[in-house]
Amino acid sequence: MTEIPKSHPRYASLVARERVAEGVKRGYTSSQGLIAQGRGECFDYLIGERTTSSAKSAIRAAAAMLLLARRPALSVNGNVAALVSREMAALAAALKIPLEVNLFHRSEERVKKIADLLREKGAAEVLGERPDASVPGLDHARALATRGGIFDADVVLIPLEDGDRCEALVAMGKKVIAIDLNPLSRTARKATVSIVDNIIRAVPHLTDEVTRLRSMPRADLEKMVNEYDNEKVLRQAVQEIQDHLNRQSQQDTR
Ligand code: PTJ
Repeated sequence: MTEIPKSHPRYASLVARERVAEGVKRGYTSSQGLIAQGRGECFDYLIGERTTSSAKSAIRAAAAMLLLARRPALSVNGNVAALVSREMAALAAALKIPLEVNLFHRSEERVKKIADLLREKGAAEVLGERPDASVPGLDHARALATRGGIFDADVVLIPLEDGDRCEALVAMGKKVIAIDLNPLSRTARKATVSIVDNIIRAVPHLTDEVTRLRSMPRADLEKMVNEYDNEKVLRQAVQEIQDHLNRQSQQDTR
């Protein structure tokens, strides 16, 4: 990987870019993943590269939803593996559930590489190498899922997902938690809870919330989930971008 000086003002963003490029070189991230990362970088710049207050409320609701779930599932694709494989393994450990590799541009070789990487980073159980079911309404290999994992889950976390799959999972009656920096994406609009934040910041934060809320009474968690309003949170996310841009342009004209 290219050596990036810690003093560089865009250090975190450049390191993330290097990790995705490394994922492509090692064959676990798709080349399309580079484009997805570029799109994400752009939105991260617009929100000010910080976890906004709307994202914090979405993360809290997501943690409560995962803790209340009968059978939660966590999906991992090539970009997620490149950026947060260790952190996803930690989230799975906190919830005592497996991770599941689920790819848009599926190849068996890439699934295996990602599963191996996740195991190397501490994941106790990884599903997805032997899918035995299909998500209705999706064509080709991207529909593949595992019974006992995403296929039977009542709550699914889908970071950096495409809108079709999000919609198809919602149509199966699942509650879907998205992590997507674009508050206008179809995924963010269709999900039950949309975390508009960089996955690098969002996943450790989500694990902390799961740990913090774990001892809370079920009724309190249910209240948290029932009071959560995703449309309102997405409107707030767009407003936070506007406010950030206004502050930036005022600084520029000073
Ligand atoms: O590994 P595969 O084959 O499953 O493919 C994965 C990608 C991400 C290439 C595939 O799912 C894809 O093409 O995704 P999209 O449709 O480009 O959507 C990715 C979304 O994630 C976009 O809305 C981006 O803004 C957002 N995004 C990109 N990087 C990040 C992000 N959101 C949070 N954190 C990021 N680091």
